[in-house]
Amino acid sequence: MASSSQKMTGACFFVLFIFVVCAFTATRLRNDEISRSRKLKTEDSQSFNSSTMAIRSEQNITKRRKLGFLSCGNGNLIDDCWRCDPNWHKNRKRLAGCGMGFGSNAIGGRDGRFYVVIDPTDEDVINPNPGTLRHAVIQDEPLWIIFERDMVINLKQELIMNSYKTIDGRGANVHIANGACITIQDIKNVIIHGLHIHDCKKTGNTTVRSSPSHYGHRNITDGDAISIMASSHIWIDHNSLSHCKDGLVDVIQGSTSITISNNLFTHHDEVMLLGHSDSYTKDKMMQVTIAYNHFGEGLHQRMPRCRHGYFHVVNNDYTHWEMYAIGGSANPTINSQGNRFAAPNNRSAKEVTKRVNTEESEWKKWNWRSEGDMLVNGAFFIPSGEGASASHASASSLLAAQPASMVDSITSSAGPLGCKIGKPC
Ligand SMILES: *[C@@H]1O[C@H](CO)[C@@H](O)[C@H](O)[C@H]1NC(C)=O
Ligand SMILES: *[C@@H]1O[C@H](CO)[C@@H](O)[C@H](O)[C@H]1NC(C)=O
Ligand SMILES: *[C@@H]1O[C@H](CO)[C@@H](O)[C@H](O)[C@H]1NC(C)=O
Ligand SMILES: *[C@@H]1O[C@H](CO)[C@@H](O)[C@H](O)[C@H]1NC(C)=O
Ligand SMILES: CC(=O)N[C@H]1CO[C@H](CO)[C@@H](O)[C@@H]1O
Repeated sequence: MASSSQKMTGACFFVLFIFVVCAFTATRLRNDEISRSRKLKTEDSQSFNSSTMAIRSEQNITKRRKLGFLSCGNGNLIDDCWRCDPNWHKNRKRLAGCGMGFGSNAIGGRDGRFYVVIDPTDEDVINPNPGTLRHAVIQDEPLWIIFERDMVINLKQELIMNSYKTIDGRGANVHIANGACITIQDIKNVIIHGLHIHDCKKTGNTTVRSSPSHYGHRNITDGDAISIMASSHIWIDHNSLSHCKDGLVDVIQGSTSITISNNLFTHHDEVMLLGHSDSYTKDKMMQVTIAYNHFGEGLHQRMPRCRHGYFHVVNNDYTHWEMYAIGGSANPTINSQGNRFAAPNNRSAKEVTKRVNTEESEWKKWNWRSEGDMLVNGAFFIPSGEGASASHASASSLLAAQPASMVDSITSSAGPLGCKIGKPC
């Protein structure tokens, strides 16, 4: 007959045994999970080309969603390239390899040193003080420009940039506001990331420096947030743009190889002009990718308004327009893929597209295509130019459209990101 103390010892051993088995199983399970996640990482880092990209990344997302602890990819192929890195602030220049679309070769200041902006003032536009944004952007050497702290920069005159510059607002809350804004003219290789640009005004009719060796007279500006003229390899990513005197982004005078991605556009009438004028035929070579942007509250028209060139409009979220979303004149080629277009309630403004001042007999020949777009609240896209596939090839940048059902998650962090040091952005 077993004593009660022997029974208790037996029970204790039994409990201990169960505990050990549980702990062992738990460790095995965790190791399984880790090796699964390693495998996933290896698969993710395999190089993939544009034709397989969309399918692959969709598969990856499904997997990532299941492995909750790994999830930071949301189907945004540009962000997925760098945003999961908690050490983004030590690897800032990695961003330069993450561009996609026609502007994917914009390296900005990748090959230069860092320049830290410490002074938000703009006292002297001919001899700018070292430590100011103006002093940084006019230099001849490549520079990766970052900000010491949060700041509001009220520019007295347009900020005339020089080639090979990145303006990287990550880690600070940087506003360029209530004054002049950004001019990209006759240069190449610029990346602008993570700025709030708003309430831009007309300035000018004065002398402004554009490089260490040159300053000259500048006429009255239009009051655009970002004005791109005769420039190439430009990438505008994750900015918020609103409420300016003229356009939010204008691309004119033979500019090309441009990507405008992940931006948040709000409160503005004429949002984006791509192409100088109907008679400016140098814009026939223009290629612009408009991807992953959120066209939000308070917008009226021109998202974008195109002329002559080739425009790839991919996976954008259009939640507000008063008049129309995509328009143009002078035979532009428009390739609209995987966007979500939500029409306003106004019954006369349901059409996504607008051909400006052109007879139907003429615009019937223009190549405007909608593929996989999601049309909400009665929105409709009028395509034209069926069958002219050669021109569509020129309007297909290497950014494979994802299903429009993913636009919500892809654009959920459009605009500047709240990046904190030591954490993924
Ligand atoms: C992309 O990859 C697929 C599958 O690996 C291959 O069949 C195809 O030829 C590749 N396309 C290009 C343009 O490299
Ligand atoms: C430019 O400034 C000059 C003098 O500073 C003035 O006479 C001229 O009217 C101005 N031009 C415009 C277009 O405002
Ligand atoms: C300067 O701007 C004014 C006002 O926008 C315009 O009337 C004038 O033609 C411009 N001058 C030059 C030289 O471009
Ligand atoms: C509806 O849209 C049409 C066409 O853009 C415009 O003329 C009209 O003013 C709009 N109506 C309202 C109530 O906004
Ligand atoms: C390449 C790859 O990893 N494919 C997988 C992605 O996830 C889906 C859904 O779980 C699988 O069906 C694929 O085989």
